[in-house]
Amino acid sequence: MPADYRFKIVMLGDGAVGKTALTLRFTEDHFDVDYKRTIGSDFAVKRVAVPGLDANVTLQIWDLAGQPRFESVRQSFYRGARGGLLVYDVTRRRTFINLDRWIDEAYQSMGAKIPFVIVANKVDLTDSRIVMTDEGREFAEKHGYLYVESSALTGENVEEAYVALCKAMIESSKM
Ligand code: G3D
Ligand code: MG
Repeated sequence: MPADYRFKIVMLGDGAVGKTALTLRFTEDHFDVDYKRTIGSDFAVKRVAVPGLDANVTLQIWDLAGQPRFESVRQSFYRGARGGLLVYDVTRRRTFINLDRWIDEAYQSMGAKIPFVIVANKVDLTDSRIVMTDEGREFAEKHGYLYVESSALTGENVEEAYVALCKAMIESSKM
């Protein structure tokens, strides 16, 4: 019998990097369908079979519409989170530089380290890409996180990003 897990995860990263688009692509397999209204600051739920680990994971994916304005919102957003996707936009360097802030904020809010997957999103925009693979991968390795390059537009590596996080969370729950 496969093991059953239930994890809350958080989508982190600057505005417009694609957090909501990735979540929608993963949970409903489409892009750009009134998603700002449908997801907003709520959470989405998705069941995932994790290949190789004989496990089923129910993911509760929390996504915020922009920066939480109030401390109480921020606290409930992070409370109980077991992992996160840390997303940047490969066409905007600032969103890559700000990853450190998101890591700090998550740590401040939770007082503990949780697994993250670094997600370099919008790789379909090859002509306007500024942050290249080596830099992203080096950053992830420095922090001990996994690294995935994705496009919510084409669907490339979107499921892989969430599944990689599931594996990391299962591993860390066994320690
Ligand atoms: P956020 O939730 O992180 O704030 P969104 O970001 O998911 O709202 O995405 C911000 C904008 O980037 C949206 O465009 C969205 O369509 C676009 N986007 C998200 N992911 C990708 C991707 O992988 N490739 C490309 N080309 N665009 C992407 P709009 O025009 O609605 O602002
Ligand atoms: Mg959003």
